[in-house]
Amino acid sequence: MNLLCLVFFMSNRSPRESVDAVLAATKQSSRLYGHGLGMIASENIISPNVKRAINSDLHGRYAEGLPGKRYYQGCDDFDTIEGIGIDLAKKVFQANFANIQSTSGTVSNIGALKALAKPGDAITAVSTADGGHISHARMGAVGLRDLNVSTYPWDEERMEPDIDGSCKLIRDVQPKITLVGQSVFLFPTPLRELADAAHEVDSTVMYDGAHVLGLIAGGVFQDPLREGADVMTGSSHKTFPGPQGGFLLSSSEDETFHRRLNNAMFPGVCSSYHLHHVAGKVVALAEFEAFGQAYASDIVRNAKAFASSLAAEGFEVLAESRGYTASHQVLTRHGEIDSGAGASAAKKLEDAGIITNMNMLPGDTKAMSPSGLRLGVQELTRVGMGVREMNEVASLYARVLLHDEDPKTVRQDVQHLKSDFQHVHYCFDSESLPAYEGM
Ligand code: DSN
Repeated sequence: MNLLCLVFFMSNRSPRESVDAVLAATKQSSRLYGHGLGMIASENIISPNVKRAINSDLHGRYAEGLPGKRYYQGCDDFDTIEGIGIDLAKKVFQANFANIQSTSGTVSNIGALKALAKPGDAITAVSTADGGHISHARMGAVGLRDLNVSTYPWDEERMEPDIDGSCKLIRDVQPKITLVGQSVFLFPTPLRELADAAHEVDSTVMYDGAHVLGLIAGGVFQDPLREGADVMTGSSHKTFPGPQGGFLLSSSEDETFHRRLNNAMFPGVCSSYHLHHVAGKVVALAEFEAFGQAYASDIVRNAKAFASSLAAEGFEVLAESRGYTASHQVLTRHGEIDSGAGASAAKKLEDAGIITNMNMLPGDTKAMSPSGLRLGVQELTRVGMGVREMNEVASLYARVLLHDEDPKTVRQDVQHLKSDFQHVHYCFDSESLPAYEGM
């Protein structure tokens, strides 16, 4: 459809029709994931009680400031919610400081960069080609804060920053912020070594745990706040299974530093901070306290099983020498570097009802035609799938991508498999709402 047709088509819809179209597309999207396999590593589903909190009157309210110190009246009940949330976040992440206002992982990063550096300062980070997040780059939040970024040398075999080269870089550049963590995150960062180098040159260590926050809180990945990170940021909706939003956490006991971090969130980067999502986040924290350890260890067990099954089917799975993964993610290569094989694999899988994303892998230089896929098992784990289902999913991948079976035929088996996994696990009142339906 060309642009002119698109504009005509769009303007031709009445307001009523637009409402109906949105509601129908919302339902259709729930159906896509309800019948299919959601395997995008940055996504998850929310529990019935998180849904209830999100669907509350709080969605339209304001509460600028902190509990007990507000700019608006009417906040007493929300003060209770945010107060419980701050306490729970400190407990779940074993942090001395927690701010739960951030509306996303990127917003947490913008806030941290604001608190920790001035325009023109230096920062070190993982490059986006090696799996760093866009907010760690000049094109994203780092550029918005006008920081000069130098990227770590990358160890492709171990899929982590090269330790000696990165420590040398930190000592040479003496960055204001030593930023670590990625969006392609298979193994724990060698944090103690990098943090030692950073602290020698008075650099603040910032760990972006967006992808692995649930694994960290569940005690199955690494423990950044005790391995040298001064500040940890992250999303509340990936392996930490809450609503969309973010966290800003710190190991520091310094109250002046806490004030700086709080001020960076408000008035720094948020005015309204989506109170309904904060309420949902607090419910998710409480549920994580009860069920999170089991969830986190089941995710990692499933990711390892899925990776091994894919390799046994004949796929090229990265990081074989390290057991493929220690997180929720698995990386597969589907053709030559920069060939776009990852893009076509993702499309075929979508036709079979398996939702993934193409991803650059070591050697790839083109974000839109990479050779690989990044796969996450956190959502399948959350609906109760285990090792047996991981083997089954790997064989569905093989039918589509290795044996050229018609994706539409495979889709029927995807739907059949998924029909037994329709409720969120690792939460209270699991059966009270189906996972993929509205409220
Ligand atoms: N772009 C997201 C991811 O998929 O990793 C993080 O913001």
